Amino acid sequence: MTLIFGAGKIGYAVALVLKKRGKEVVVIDKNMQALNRAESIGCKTYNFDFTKSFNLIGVNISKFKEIIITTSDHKVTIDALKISRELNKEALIIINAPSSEHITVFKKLGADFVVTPDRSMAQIIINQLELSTYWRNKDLLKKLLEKSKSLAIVMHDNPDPDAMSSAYALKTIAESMKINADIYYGGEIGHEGNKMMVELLKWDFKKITEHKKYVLREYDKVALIDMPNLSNTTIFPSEIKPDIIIDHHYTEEDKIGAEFVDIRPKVGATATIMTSYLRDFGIEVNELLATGLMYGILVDTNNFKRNFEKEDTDAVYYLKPRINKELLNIIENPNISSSTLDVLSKAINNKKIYDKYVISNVGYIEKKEALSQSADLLLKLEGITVSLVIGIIEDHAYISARSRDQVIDISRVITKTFSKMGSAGGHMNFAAAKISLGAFSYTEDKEILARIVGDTISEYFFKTLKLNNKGSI
Ligand SMILES: [Mn+2]
Repeated sequence: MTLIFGAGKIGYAVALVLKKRGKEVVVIDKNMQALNRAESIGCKTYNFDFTKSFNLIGVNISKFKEIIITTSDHKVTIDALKISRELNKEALIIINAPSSEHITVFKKLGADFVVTPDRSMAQIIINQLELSTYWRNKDLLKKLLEKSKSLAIVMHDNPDPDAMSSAYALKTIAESMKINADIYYGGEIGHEGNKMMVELLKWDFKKITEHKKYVLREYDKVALIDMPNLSNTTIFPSEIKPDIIIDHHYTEEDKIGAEFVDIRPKVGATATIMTSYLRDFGIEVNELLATGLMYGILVDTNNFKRNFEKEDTDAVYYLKPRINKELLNIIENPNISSSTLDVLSKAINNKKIYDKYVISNVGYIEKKEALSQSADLLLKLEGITVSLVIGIIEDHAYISARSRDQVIDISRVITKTFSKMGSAGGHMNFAAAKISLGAFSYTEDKEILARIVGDTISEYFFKTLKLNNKGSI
């Protein structure tokens, strides 16, 4: 039950909304005409002149859960607040004040919230501003796409679910405008879950190597999606200027030269931004795309345990009725093949822990994806912030590393250590390297070779970590 002091414009407006929501509302005022209006919408009313007496016997203030004070006289508001708090310690008390100057006084006297026109208006204007910016963005993107016949969308190397679903969303928008759109990536789609996602959602991505990157020149427009840094891709020719950039990471300045830039650094996932575009473009999001975008948001926000904004929850709310729950469940919990399981168990058995680092050498393996899964698994160990797993396929050693350490950029450590011996790269939290075993070919015995390789790699890795601790890399 709600008690409202004052049946003027605001008191009446609040009462009307509460009545529409089926609430019981009691209104107090000295003005009979105002009270009659409140009564006509079903409120119970009391006629009191607060300026003369505060005799509220009969109203039974202690029984109300919410008390809203909308009187226009400052002194009356203070008296109403004092008596309400005195007679009811539990109620939520909200005050409508003409300006912000008395907020502190009201709060000291026990008000829970003070609403003022200046602050409320400012909030409404800010909301409108944000909304209008998004609409403007949508129009700009539309205009830019309308001018083109073909669009290349480039994801970062080893694309993750956020990049893949966002790229597919942009492709869907482009295709709705009869534009031919293709999605490109370098590296591998590694994780079982990510591979499962691409297969189940029937997504068609074009994998190219650095040598083939000039196909991108053949397109009218090129878009970079979910790409914080050009060093995250090996397939983007440096002389091409991107036309479209959509991302949720802080992005380096020289990329901003694009014709269309929408970067929202506070948002948890690019998939959130793309969901808002699909909605604003009025494009029906099919089950497969909705499921992919939902998975992208869940992964990038770590199931809403990492940073996220209202926009992210809005996107989830929008996607929720459109997703296929069974598909999402399969993608989130992919089956593990028995060969992967073997590698995972080797990674656990062979693990060596040094302080907060864990290293494991799994020896000869069939598929290198099992390495990244092993590194993920070992990172879950209590007290561990960096994991590194080493495996051999034919005549190459593969390294997969993970970090959740605030001060260790694992990509820098791995690149610094192994780029001279082979190829290496990654992000802040994960990295990989590939090294030819040519230098070790003097060893014939495979088991010994695997051990020597593992020991050498660990040794180099720790050397760099020491440099990192001293702040010299
Ligand atoms: Mn992302």
